[in-house]
Parts: sequence; structure tokens; C-alpha cells
Amino acid sequence: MSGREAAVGATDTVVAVGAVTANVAASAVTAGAGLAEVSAASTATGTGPGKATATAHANIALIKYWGKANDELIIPRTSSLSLTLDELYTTTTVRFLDENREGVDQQNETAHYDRATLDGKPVTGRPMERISALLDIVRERAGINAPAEVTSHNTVPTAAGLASSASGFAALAGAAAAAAGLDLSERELSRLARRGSGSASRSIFGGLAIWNAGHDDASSYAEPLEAGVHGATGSQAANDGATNGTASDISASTGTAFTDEIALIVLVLDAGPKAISSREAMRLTIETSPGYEPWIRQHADHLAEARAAVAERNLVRLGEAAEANALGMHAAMRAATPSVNYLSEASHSALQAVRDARAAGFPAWATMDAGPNVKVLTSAEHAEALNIWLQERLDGVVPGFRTIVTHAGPGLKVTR
Ligand code: 2P0
Repeated sequence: MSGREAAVGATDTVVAVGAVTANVAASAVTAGAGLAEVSAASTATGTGPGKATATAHANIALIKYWGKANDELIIPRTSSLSLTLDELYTTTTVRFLDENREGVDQQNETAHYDRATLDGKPVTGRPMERISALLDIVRERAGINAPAEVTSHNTVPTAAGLASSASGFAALAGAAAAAAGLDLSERELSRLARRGSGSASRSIFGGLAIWNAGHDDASSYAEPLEAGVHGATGSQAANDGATNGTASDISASTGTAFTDEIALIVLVLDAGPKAISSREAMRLTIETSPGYEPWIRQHADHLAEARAAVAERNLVRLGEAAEANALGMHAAMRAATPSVNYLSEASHSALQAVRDARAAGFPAWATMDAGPNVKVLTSAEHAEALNIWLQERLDGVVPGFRTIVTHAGPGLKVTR
């Protein structure tokens, strides 16, 4: 019996998908193929038919996804490797309404029949179309025809390059599938989340995850990078066998994963929305930048380095590969026509501060996404001291910045 099967029919049950970390109660029981039934009646919300709530955490790519081989299915040009974060997450409830949409021209009208709010504000326009498009995939698979009401809350500053679309679409995929009564594996959930936003495929999993580029819908999915990370920090350290062959081992003596030895400091330099969507910026980079194909060629080396680094638990090697990969991605964007530049003056000050921190002896490597904020990979051991050092270093240089110290976070959790 899978964890999901165990949960079906039970009321007030939380189903945790993916890595279970220290954030999950030690009483958690792992089951089957990485799905864990968690005894947590007090945390469960409504359980009526057609309704489910999911929480998914943001992830930051250490080796990036930038560019699609297939725009419609969101098949990327490269595989990517990420860390799911504890502090930044989205919680989404999907309720399929007791109506059906028969007689409606669904090609044109679907978006009008679904309703969504994000942090209490109605979602409209293109973001609403993207939500309905994902709901359509779920409706088709489940053979239902009901409009949905979606309620979403974000701890991530939306659209500021802090991966809100990753946590957002992973939570939507998990909640919508459960609300529709679909019994999906982690891999299927990853593929479904990918259809909403590529990076969301990785947020199904906790800790370090790799999104295998693949070549079609079935072969493009994420999976955990480290064996045994499921529950590795809880009482149920037994490896659930959900990973396959790509993984490094958990330290037998300490029971910790490499994932739990690393931290990421987010330097929030500007929490406003970005000027150009990453989807559009990727397209411009692919179509016009002479720097794109060279970056793609380097990317294979960066990914191999990062995988080897995780296997040997080598933070220096991982940090060097991550920083080189991010700098190359931004250089490729800069060379597009028109040039895409997400980095601000504050970003460059932060990048200099990270180099200075390294010179001062800290483990510290920078990565940047589709926004001006800089994320600093470091060790869990040094995170607090480095955070203070960076705050002091940037005080008076970057006005109004704040920092968020994050560690590895858990995979998708679905509540029915
Ligand atoms: C990543 N980013 O690997 C890269 C690095 C931003 C920079 O994935 O078009 O919102 O929805 O698949 O996932 C941001 O792009 O793009 C992203 P779509 P997504 O995290």
C-alpha cells in the first residue's frame, strides 16, 4: 500500500510528498514510494469532496534552467539542480465547484469560470490564464468539468526572482490533483507542476533536487538528488528507496544529509515585480544571444561538477560550479537583443560583498535569478556569522535591504 492509498478515505489526514525534513513532526511515518502519511489531525483543514490544500516551498537553482526546447510542454534545454528552501513557501487551496461548464466554449471561456485569489487579491489576465491552463490538464485527466476556486497565500515576494512561480505552481498542482481525486505519484506531480512553470517541477521535492531535462512530457521530471533524504532528519531515517541511482549517501555516523549542511542567505535588495518575465527573457536569450549556446555547452560541465560535489559533500566545489553557472546565464542574457539585465547596482554591490566574504575566509558563493536579488550559498555552520558580516558590509551601501537565512525545506504536502 502506498502512502497515498493509506491516506485515501481517512479524514483529517496530511499527505506529505517528497522529502520530509526536520520541519515535519518526528512522529511522521514514511511509507511506500516516498509518500508519507503524517499523523497530524490538528493541522488538517476542510476535507469535503472536491477540495484540497497543498503547501510547496520555493527552490533556488544552483545550476540553472534557462531556455526551453519545447515551449508548450515546458521541456527545458538543460537539466537543472536546486535547493528547496524552508522559509519561503506557498499554500494553496483548490475547490472544484458543484457545477459544470457544459455548453461553454471552453477554449475561450475557461478563465472566466475559474476564480483565484493570491494573498486576498483577485488574479486576472495572463496569470489567471496560466492557472486555468493547469487546471484544464487536471480536469481532463480526472474527467471532470467543474470550475475551480483557488485561494493562494505566499510568503515569497511575488515575481521578484524569488521563485514564487515555483512554489505557486507546485502547490497548485498538488492541491488541484488531490481535489480532483487523482492519485498521482511524485514523478507525475513533478511533470504536472512543470506544465505550470518549469522550476515548479523541482518544488515537489525537498532538499536538493535535479530536474532531468528529458525530451518529452514523460521524461522531463525532477527527483531528489540525495538518497535517504526523505525523512533523514526525522525519526524514520529508513531510506524509502524512492530515489534511483543518482544519489549520494547519507552519512552513516551522523544520519545527516549534505542537504542539511548547507544554507542559503537571500539578500532581498528589491522585492518589487520584475520588468520582464523570465519566460519572455528566456525566449529573447535563445533567439538573439550569441552567448546562449556557449553557456549551454558550459552548463554540462557545471552540472557534472555540481553532482560530483554533492556526491562527495564538497561545498567549495558546489559553490564554484553554481556561481560560474549563474554568472554565465546573466552574461548570456546581457548579450541578447534587446539586452536583458535583471541585475541592479545593488546586485553588483552584493556580488562584490560575496567576493569579499570569500576573501575574508567565509564559504560564500552567489547565485542570481530573474530579478536583482542575490542568494548566497554557504554552510549551515557559517550561515548566521556570514549573515551578520554581509549585513554590516552592505549597511549604507544598499539602502533598505533585508536578508533571509534559509536552509533545506521539505517537499510538497497535501491536506484533504
Ligand atoms: C531556474 N529560473 O532554474 C531559472 C533560473 C530563473 C533563473 O526557472 O517559463 O518561472 O514558467 O518555465 O520556471 C524561472 O523561470 O519559467 C526560472 P517558466 P520559470 O530557477
